[in-house]
Amino acid sequence: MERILIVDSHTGGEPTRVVVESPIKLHGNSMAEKAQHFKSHFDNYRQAIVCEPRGSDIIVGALLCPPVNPGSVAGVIFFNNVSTLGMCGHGLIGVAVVLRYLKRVELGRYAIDTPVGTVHFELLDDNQVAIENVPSYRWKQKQAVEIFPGTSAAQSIHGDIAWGGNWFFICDDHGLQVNIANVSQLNSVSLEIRKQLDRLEITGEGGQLIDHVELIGPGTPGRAEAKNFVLCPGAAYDRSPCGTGTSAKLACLAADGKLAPGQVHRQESIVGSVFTSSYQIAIEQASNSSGKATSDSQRILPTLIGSAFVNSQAELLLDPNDPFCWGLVSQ
Ligand code: PYC
Repeated sequence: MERILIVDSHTGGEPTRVVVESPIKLHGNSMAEKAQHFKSHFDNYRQAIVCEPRGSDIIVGALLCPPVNPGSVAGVIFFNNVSTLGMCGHGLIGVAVVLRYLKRVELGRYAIDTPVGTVHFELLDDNQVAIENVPSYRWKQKQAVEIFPGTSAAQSIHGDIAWGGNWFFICDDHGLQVNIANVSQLNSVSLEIRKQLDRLEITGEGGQLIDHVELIGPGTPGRAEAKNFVLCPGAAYDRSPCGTGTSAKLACLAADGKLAPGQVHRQESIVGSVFTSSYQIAIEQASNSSGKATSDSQRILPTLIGSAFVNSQAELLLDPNDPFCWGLVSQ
């Protein structure tokens, strides 16, 4: 029987399952190559780790790897019930707190390698972490999309297409109240937006798939400036304010001149958890995940502060006689 050592945590309600020891051994000189190897040779392990019956659609996995850059504390590949993720903000906060729990890091600032670039985290105490995400930018402004076309529910909405370590369609004219009581409607509208983006072949830069939809509403007064609902790849929504989604939103606020460098923006999640965020202007035009720089989109360097709590440590057992050993795949 194979064994996988995991430590679970949640960041603002969104779970992260850190894979600490496993039979997964990846080839590649960069984290992007290692992520590709993981996708092509270990997809059954991805399913076994995060899908039912051991996991659920909302768990994000974080495979710890040796670093590829000298000076980085580790490498990490994030994944969920559908595939791998470029980066994951709530997940990185979870990884930092788990590394602390395992006594692999002290309080302080560390670099960690991801498939979309090296990022940094600063462990402020046992639970609170500041992450410095990849350079983020808005690719397109106010992209119009008709949802539910040809039905009585047909509606034209608009969204900004932005990169924050994953691709986002960020919409605030959806007409829905962004609150937990409304979650099934928010989910179905977000799924419909993603379906229409696919049908209309609306993508991120270089034809990259927009796999996250972010619906924005007002934050709870005194608590946050904005609240979001984020549909993740698959059909699950983020319980946290979504680190990469908040980074993409910061890039849009910066591009619109609505948020100055260093100014604080508190992003609330659909369950009421909050990331405190700000940004600096990126000095150099950095590369995005396709390796291509753009001159028309100003890149920002987002910082997000959130807290994670370790809530389980376990050994997953992979019994070859179990008919659902490799997961029950819902998608
Ligand atoms: O926090 O970046 C994030 C994230 C992506 C998907 C789920 N959470």
